[in-house]
Amino acid sequence: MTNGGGWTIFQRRSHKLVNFELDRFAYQAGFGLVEDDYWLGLDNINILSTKDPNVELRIDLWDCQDNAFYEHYSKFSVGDVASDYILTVAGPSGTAGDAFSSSSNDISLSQNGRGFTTTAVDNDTWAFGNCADRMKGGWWFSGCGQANLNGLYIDDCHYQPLSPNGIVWGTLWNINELSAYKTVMKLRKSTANLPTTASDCYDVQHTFGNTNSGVYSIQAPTKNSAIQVYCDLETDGGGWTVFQRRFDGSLDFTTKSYDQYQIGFGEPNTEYWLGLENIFVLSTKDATVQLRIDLTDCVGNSNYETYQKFKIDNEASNYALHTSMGSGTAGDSFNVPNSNTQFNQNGKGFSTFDVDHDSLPFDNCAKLFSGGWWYNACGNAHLNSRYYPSCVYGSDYEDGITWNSLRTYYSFKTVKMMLRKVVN
Ligand SMILES: [Ca+2]
Ligand SMILES: [Ca+2]
Repeated sequence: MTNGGGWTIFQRRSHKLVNFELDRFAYQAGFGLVEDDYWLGLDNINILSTKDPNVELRIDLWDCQDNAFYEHYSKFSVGDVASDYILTVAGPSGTAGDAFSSSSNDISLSQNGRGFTTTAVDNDTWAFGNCADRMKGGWWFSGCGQANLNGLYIDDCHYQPLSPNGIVWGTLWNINELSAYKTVMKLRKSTANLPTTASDCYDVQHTFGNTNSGVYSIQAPTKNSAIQVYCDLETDGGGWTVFQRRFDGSLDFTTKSYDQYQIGFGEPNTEYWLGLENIFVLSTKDATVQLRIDLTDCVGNSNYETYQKFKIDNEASNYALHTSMGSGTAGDSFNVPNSNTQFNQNGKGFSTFDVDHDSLPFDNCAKLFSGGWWYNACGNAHLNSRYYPSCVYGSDYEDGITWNSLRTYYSFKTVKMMLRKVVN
């Protein structure tokens, strides 16, 4: 089972007995044997790659020394016959490289966005001939590009000094030298919903029209790629980017270092912490960002607190927490009356067991209460502490999921922290 399973294989090459140098009709309808080398057919690939909102592609490649490589695309579709079965891929990652794109700056060589070319049906961009004739197999040729996994099968993977008409993937191997020993192309419904260029879950909902809570891809706040986040698109109008989520204790928050709290840990479809760097960008890229915290107890009561303004500082300022006064049913455990300023966490930097930014002399609140947080000395809230399934502390300290304005000496069963930009 590869990477979670659920894949539908639509192309396989492993020997030369199944001929791939075939016409458009064959490529449309499919050929070969499903348990052997085969091509599923463009009409089937079109349906399978478009019936769900988002489908991913994985290409596995082996060389003649049995070295394995792969490339994964977070988005893949093949259009219908009217579009000439146009190829769309996005979000490449892996060890083989993205050979659908161009190796040079010449965009005309990119195969992404090209129709399918076969012998006698020329949808390529090569003005002087047909790439399917030149490269010996139907494919989404440009002019002609550097990928063709439907080319001639070459037993020893080495070309004679001829044109590149083998099974080529130009980001991995020189297309004039090496042909693949084995290939598999497969697709599946994405475990994330839509890969988007959304900057946050508000955009996932309002720009891209999604209405169901779940895992979505957004533009990573801190780098030029996509990340997956859990979007709550239902609570109080939706649009919430969840940056902390705990509900079964499957993820340990207590042993994570400052570095780990910076970059994040866990998985958005289960328990996770999105990371201080991401939270910093998401909470500061817009003029006004709200925070909402949801808590449930062990008998199923739910409470929440909303902050109309929320942001955290950057690394140089220790990711200090800033909120307005809270409102809701859980009470405001960040902001406390003046008489208890040592408990006030608003304005405090983030501390972990290995980095102490708290106001407690001679000791570290993150050690005492087991988890990274915006401690003062130490305070009424810490939602990243130990998980107690029965909600009862097993320690003299309140080292569980603590929100004292709602209930003291109690570790909450579930907690969710999420933010949302305010759009006027
Ligand atoms: Ca042509
Ligand atoms: Ca301290």
